[in-house]
Amino acid sequence: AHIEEEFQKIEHENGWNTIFRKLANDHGVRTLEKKNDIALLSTNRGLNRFRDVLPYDDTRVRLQRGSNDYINANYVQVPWANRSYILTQGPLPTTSEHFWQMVWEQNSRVIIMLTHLVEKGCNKCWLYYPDYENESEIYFDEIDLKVTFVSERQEDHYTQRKFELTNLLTGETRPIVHWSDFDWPDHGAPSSPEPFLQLLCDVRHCGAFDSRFGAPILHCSAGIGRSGTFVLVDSILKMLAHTDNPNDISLIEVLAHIRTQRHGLIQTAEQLRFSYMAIVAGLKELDELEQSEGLFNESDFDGSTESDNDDDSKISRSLENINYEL
Ligand code: PTR
Ligand code: PTR
Repeated sequence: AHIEEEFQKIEHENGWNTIFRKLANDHGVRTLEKKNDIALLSTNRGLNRFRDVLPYDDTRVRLQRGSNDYINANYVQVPWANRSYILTQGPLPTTSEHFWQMVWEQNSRVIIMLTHLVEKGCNKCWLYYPDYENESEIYFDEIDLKVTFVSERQEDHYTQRKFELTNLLTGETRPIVHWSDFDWPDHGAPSSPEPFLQLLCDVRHCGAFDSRFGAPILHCSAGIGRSGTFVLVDSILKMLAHTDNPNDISLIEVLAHIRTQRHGLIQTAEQLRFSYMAIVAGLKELDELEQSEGLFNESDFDGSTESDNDDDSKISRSLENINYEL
């Protein structure tokens, strides 16, 4: 495929830095007119994890309830792949509540966390979910939501947790699937494409892109480098699976397009190189990746779903087990 040839050529010429810089220069033109005034309002400045990573006004996600609609999050859409995502910063202690409010209001069912809480001694993200070690449920009284830990599955390269998100006003409960603990330093790349493709496969399999629900929520620390890489790889692989003219697909064009929706997607030449590598590797298992794509399991989790129990080699636990242990 031409993407593989392109990869080999850039690799051979050692051209990653040049291409990455060119992308920032040439395509930066498209974002010159973009504004992020709302993020800079005095009431909102403190709600940003980084003062240099702000959401564009026109694509920002607005909170619906309460007096301030601001959260550092954008819709990112790739129409050619028929994909929508929500990208956001790793929640802060002061914005965890806004984060869950967004999950509820956007009707999202999956959260993909591509950062650790702490990396090299630095805080990258607040513990905004009940990980069971610390808490089994978290109440957000201001917004009348409760998040409850349901179960956890430890895979080789990541953890998958299930939560229940409850609207305390109506009693309505929604299942939420959450991925975390994937090794990927900020501004860097995963060690190889394979673990990443396993994660992607699992995310697709769980129905992250089921159109009956809101867009999946992706975050890392700033919500641009690692999350942007994920979006590019997923959407290009999706496009490649559905086109008769793969040569017409330009990775750089798609990247330039998504960069008009959230600032700085893909932060380094290394992440751009990794995107190519993951797409080239993903092309070899394109059918598998396509077939893995499933519907979201709507039924409430009871902590003992089949997929959790059918493999004894996986560490799996549920609230029932926990109560039993106590
Ligand atoms: N921890 C963030 C930071 O300092 O980067 C939070 C923050 C961001 C706090 C912006 C205040 C901010 O506003 P100002 O730029 O006015 O200090
Ligand atoms: N000012 C920060 C920096 O450049 O280090 C902002 C930042 C932090 C940007 C992390 C991107 C980061 O990576 P990611 O989006 O993958 O969390």
